[in-house]
Amino acid sequence: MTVRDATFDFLRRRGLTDIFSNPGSTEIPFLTGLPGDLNFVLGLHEGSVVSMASGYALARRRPSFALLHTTPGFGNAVNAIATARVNRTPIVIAIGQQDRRHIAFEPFLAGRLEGLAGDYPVWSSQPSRAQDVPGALERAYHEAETHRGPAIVIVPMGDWLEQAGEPHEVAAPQHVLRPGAVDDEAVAALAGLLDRAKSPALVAGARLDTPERWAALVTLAERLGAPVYQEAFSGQAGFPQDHPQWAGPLPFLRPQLRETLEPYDLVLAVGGPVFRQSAYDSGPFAREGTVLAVVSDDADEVHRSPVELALLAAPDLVCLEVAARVSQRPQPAEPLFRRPEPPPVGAPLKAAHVLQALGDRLPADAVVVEECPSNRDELMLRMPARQPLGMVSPAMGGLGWGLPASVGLRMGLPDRPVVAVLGDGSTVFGIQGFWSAARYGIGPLVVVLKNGGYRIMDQLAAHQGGPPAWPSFGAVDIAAIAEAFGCEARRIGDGEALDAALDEVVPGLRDRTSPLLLEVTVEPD
Ligand SMILES: Cc1ncc(C[n+]2csc(CCOP(=O)(O)OP(=O)(O)O)c2C)c(N)n1
Ligand SMILES: [Mg+2]
Repeated sequence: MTVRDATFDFLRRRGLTDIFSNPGSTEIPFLTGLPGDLNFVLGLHEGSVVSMASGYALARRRPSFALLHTTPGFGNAVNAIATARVNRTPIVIAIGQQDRRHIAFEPFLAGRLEGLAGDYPVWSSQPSRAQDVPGALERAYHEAETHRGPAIVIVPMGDWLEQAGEPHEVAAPQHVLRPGAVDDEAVAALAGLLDRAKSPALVAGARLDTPERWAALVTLAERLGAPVYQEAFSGQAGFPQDHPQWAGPLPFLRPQLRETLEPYDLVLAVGGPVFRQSAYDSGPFAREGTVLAVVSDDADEVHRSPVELALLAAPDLVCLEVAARVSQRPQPAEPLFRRPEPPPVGAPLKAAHVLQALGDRLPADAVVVEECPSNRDELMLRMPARQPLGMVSPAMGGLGWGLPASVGLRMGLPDRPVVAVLGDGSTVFGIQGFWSAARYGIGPLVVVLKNGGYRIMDQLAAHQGGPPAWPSFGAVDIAAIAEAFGCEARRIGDGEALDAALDEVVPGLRDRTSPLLLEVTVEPD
């Protein structure tokens, strides 16, 4: 048995038989004559490869597998790797390297790979011997799961055909159980804090985006009768946004944040940090006298939160235990969040029309991938997430993730409609995603808000008090590019055509086996 054979066994055992990749010569020994039960998925750029793998991991809630080509492939993937880290997406990434037998001579394609992605990977390793490669991959699987992020193994190309080691040489456990016990003292401390508060509020973080965690926060929220906000710039939703206690997303600037939190004497963030903001503003997150607390199983989030009490524990268990211990309070008399009124009918078509039209029509289990910077806030208000994975977005802000991630999400969730809502600029960063979707018969609906440029950047420049240095690019014909990659595309320029297209397409989203682009020309906001 070779190292390659042992790796195939590892991939099968861990359910990693879909290999997201863009290959180079350092991957040839591994990939040539790939067994038929392993499914190779080609992305035409490594940003797309890792973003597809991210979507697939999020969809299946377990690690996915990507294979990248030494420095060129790894380098191209760094943005997507960083995004996977910030979105806490588990991916095992194998990276090809030149053959160790002559690497001292720095041959063609020898990569200076260590550190190329900084400390974004949650773990990385270059095994000391070829025989340690399968064990390193197995460990990377556990590291990716435990630390929720990309774990990297560098594999010199000659290693694949070496003889494998004995099973007892694999330095990784067969099973890792992660029991989530919460102790009584911790629960009592938090329950006491909540019971003493006159007007508590909850903040749902992205780490809550699983069915169990949504349900646990609902239980606690209903016990407390408290409003639930979503953390600002959240990559995923942590609470049903059609629940009567849903209070809306938190502002991403401190003055507005302080204003929003003004009525509360205790704010408990669950499954997210205190607090995620955008541009810097001075002053504290909340007014004097408001106690801040956090519960998360993400140590980084917990350790940087300026709170009175932090619980580093499984947030769903904490919520359930605390809910059982605090006093029942009355529910709010009416829903706390009012969806904005539909925008006025008629020309010109604006992004708000498109988001409202989508929000009105999409079924509750739709997976919405957001990557439309100047319309992100509007999307959150008009397209509420009603089920886990109802909203996903690149939490670090790195563009080019949305289109390929929607392909991976739809691959992993063949029963749920997947809709990517993308800015025109964002689409171009990951444009090759159209090819993979078409080639592999994956059917996300991709709605591009074509406002002709980097609108958010234009707005920021205007706020700074000057003209932008960059041009607009309204002439870029994204529909034509998508068609050239084999994806069906339609151009839409008015509200009637938009409604007609959505009425036709939305009911069939669940069964789509090919991607569809709707390129909607909108007036810039
Ligand atoms: C890979 C990458 N490069 C550059 C940026 C900086 N950036 C942030 S928003 C933006 C423009 C986005 O344009 P578009 O997708 O058309 O959205 P709009 O602002 O028009 O809504 C850019 C270039 C980024 N976030 N990611
Ligand atoms: Mg734009």
